[in-house]
Amino acid sequence: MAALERYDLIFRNVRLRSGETVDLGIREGRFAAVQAGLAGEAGRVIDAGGRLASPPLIEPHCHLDAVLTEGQPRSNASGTLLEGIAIWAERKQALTHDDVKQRATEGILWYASQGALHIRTHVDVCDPNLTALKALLEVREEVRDLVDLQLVAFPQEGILSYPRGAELLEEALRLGCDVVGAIPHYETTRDMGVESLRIAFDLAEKYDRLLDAHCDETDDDQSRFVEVMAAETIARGLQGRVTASHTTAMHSYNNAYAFKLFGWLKRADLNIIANPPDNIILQGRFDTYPKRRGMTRIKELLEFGINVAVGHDSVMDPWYPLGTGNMLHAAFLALHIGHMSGYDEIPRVWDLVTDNSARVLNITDSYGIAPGKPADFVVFDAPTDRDALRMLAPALWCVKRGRVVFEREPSTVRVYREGQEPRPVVYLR
Ligand code: 17E
Ligand code: FE2
Repeated sequence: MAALERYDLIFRNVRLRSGETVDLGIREGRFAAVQAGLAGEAGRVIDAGGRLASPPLIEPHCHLDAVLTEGQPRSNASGTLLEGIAIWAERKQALTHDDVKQRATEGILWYASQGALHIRTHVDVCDPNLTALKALLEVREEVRDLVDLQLVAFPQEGILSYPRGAELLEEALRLGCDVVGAIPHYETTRDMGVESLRIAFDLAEKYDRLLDAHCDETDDDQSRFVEVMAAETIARGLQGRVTASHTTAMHSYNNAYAFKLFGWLKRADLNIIANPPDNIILQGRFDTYPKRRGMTRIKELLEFGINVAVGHDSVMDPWYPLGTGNMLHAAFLALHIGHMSGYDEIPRVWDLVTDNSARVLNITDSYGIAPGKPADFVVFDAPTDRDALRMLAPALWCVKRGRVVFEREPSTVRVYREGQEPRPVVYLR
């Protein structure tokens, strides 16, 4: 009889998103076999019991320099974006290298332990010392065993409205940021907003980087910078490499304009990132009743064929006081706020925190459960993506490049009924 094929690690009985139940054979950090009834042996064999194995969750938009600073030096009383920026500007004065490294690393552990093994973080570069950036450049290397981290050079207080903003942005790229950021709606004037985008696009071309701008994060229906991003993307042939984050003003655009805009977003192959946790709290703050949700048009953009992803944005910072870095929370909110509760829409919500984000991060070649790809995946305590979203199911095993990096004991609730044997309560039908 032929010797059994040897693997480093085997996961048996995982259910893929397609519904197929298979075994995963992993060797040298990659999927070597993805098939039912795999004949093989390994140093460690884990039986997943028919649970969902998904490509890792992705956090495509967060702010790890500000993570875990809620209440420092004070909480956000108005709940607005602008008060958040003002509080952060104060907290920024007190940043130290170790402070940023410690909080960012803790935040990454929170995200990764709940299944997010790829993270894109914005880093505020409106700081003459670039303290946060220098810290996060080190963190990016130190956490490589757990997550792939992308850094966006993010000019929180403006490229043109902050002293030497453009120079600091360029210096951040020279130091090794992966992505160019911008914040046109925060610049002093409309013209400065347009010009700031041109500067960001010039830098993206000069340094051959992706671009991801905070764009139109306001309830002002006159904030129309995403059309400028589409035009610049097309003019420079950067289709697929550019992302507009937040775009909450799109919620308030009239439908005639929104429809015209969609055509240009599609031609530009622009990615859109919605951030439900922050924006459901930050937006609508100047309304009485009815209050706008201020969420970009996730469902309609998807139906139009535009790539949309979902980010968490903040975990306990001046903009959002809650959160644990669980990307399923963000997806769950997107489902509700975006009216994506239809039977076939729920798996599309899973895409928002997996495949669609992989397109944003430009990592589709190395992302997914298939022979030859890096063995990155997460087994959730649920049989399907639909159930995992419904139950906000915990991640039982997170695997990065073929290594189990987090393992969780599922908790059990027992019910004690009169005259009956105790039994566990299971949230499955
Ligand atoms: N900065 C910003 O401009 N917008 C946000 N939502 C956060 C930081 C969290
Ligand atoms: Fe953001």
